[in-house]
Amino acid sequence: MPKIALVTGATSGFGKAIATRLVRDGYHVIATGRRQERLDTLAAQLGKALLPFRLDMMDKAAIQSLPDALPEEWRAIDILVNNAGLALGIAKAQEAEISDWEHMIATNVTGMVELTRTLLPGMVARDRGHIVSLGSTAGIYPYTGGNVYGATKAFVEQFMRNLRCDLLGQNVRVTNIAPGLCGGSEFSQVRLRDNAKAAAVYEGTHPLMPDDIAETVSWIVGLPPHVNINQIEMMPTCQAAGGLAVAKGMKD
Ligand code: NDP
Ligand code: 8X3
Repeated sequence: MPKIALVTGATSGFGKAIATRLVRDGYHVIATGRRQERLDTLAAQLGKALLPFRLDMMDKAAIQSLPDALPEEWRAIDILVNNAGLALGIAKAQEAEISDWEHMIATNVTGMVELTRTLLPGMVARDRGHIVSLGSTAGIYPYTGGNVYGATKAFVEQFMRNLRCDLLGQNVRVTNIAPGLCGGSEFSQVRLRDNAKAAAVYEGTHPLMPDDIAETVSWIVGLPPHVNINQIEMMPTCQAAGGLAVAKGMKD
């Protein structure tokens, strides 16, 4: 029987590439997101190995009822890819919109936690499973305007590390992937709400691309079952962490 993977945020960017790659690797994939027409297009491209399933990560009731809402033969999920997420805004904390912060926390933290909690008991009962989450270098290295987005990704990293402790002795694996600059997705358009500014983020760079993330996921989940990759931090060669900053000439 092919293994079953559920990929959140499969309508765009990383999630679409991961869902596509896992189908090509021989998995059966439940592809979720809010934009139903994109899920349907993906299903038309990939055939019966992909099940499109509309799921809003801010809808707690829909997340909790997901296992019962799936067709019977799709319920024993082996791999959960917690990919759906977003950054909203790049303003300094003292100027940022609180509604943007609430939206990021609701999606990147609360929705991710609730879906993980919903699917984890089945994995534990079957003594088989893998949770792969998309953190970010923003959860490791601070930068101006990263404030709550980076904090949500630090949450993802620590939640994955803590899950490893709770799952010690079980054949349920847990991995955090923390990518840096990555193009080919809608991330910056969503964050900056301006297509020209979003394009400028990648000008003159050779960023990671969604297929690089999909390749990484494919490798992580395809390793022998006793091998757990705890964390992967990945950046393009055009990027490095910036180091500490000093403000000179400040008033006492
Ligand atoms: P995209 O904007 O291209 O994709 C985001 C996906 O998340 C979409 O499929 C979107 O689907 C889904 N999503 C957002 N909100 C919700 C919601 N409320 N319910 C369900 N689905 C939702 O971005 P990326 O592919 O670049 O990002 C994927 C993940 O990787 C995110 O968690 C992001 O934080 C992380 N990441 C991105 C990096 C980058 O530089 N691009 C680097 C490091 C991490 P829909 O709108 O249809 O619901
Ligand atoms: C996305 C990477 O540096 O834009 O998580 O925050 S960054």
